[in-house]
Amino acid sequence: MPDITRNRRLEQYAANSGKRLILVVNKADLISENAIRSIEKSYSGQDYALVSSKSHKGLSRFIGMIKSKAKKGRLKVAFIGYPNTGKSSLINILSKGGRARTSLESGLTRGIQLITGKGDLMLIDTPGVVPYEDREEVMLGLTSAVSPDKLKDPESVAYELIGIFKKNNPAALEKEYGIDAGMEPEELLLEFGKKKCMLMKGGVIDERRAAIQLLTDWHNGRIRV
Ligand SMILES: Nc1nc2c(ncn2[C@@H]2O[C@H](COP(=O)(O)OP(=O)(O)O)[C@@H](O)[C@H]2O)c(=O)[nH]1
Ligand SMILES: [Mg+2]
Repeated sequence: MPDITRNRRLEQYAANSGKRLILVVNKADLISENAIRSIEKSYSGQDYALVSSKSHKGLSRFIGMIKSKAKKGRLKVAFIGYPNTGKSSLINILSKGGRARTSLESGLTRGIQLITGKGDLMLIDTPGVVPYEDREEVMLGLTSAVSPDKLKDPESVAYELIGIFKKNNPAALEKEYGIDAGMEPEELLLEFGKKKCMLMKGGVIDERRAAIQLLTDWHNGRIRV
């Protein structure tokens, strides 16, 4: 979801301050070949790198881009973006000893951290930032900027996710969970909870737990659009 996790205001601010920008789209390992092609198409002609800190896809090209943007001497590179997009993970790959702490939970990196990178790199890790006007729980939950268990209303985010799957790839839900994607999102989430045996006292399906699990599967790439 590169478009909805871009902080355009910050990009503008950096550009106005004379910083050179590279748009990094991480977690390429989580998306289908089709989605990769569509990102390549929509970003072609821009300074962007499609990478994965997990599979190391695109990393040497990315490092080449950083170097080509440099003037002389020591290069300071700040990683800025939404929480949980993999800023610290990328820094660890580019750093000498893997010093940036990473976490499955959003909001681990607190202050700004300076890390010595390989070669002439100086890396700056930052806490994730979301523009104030984008603080909308559904979007933050879908993009993993907020961990599923920290959402106020994970069910609503799960319904939205189910809607996305129904529209783009219903077969993924059928294949992964054996659930008929023709159902309404509310029904489908209940069915998911039932299949996962997420029951509360009295045999009532624990919808909150079901929603959190479904969102976690999505963030981990277990189901893909
Ligand atoms: N599948 C996948 N997961 C990643 C990738 N990069 C980071 N992650 C995971 O995403 C979560 C957040 O990573 P982190 O580096 O702490 O993100 P930050 O909040 O932007 O610093 C962690 O669970 C990482 O293991 C990637 O390229 N692919
Ligand atoms: Mg971090």
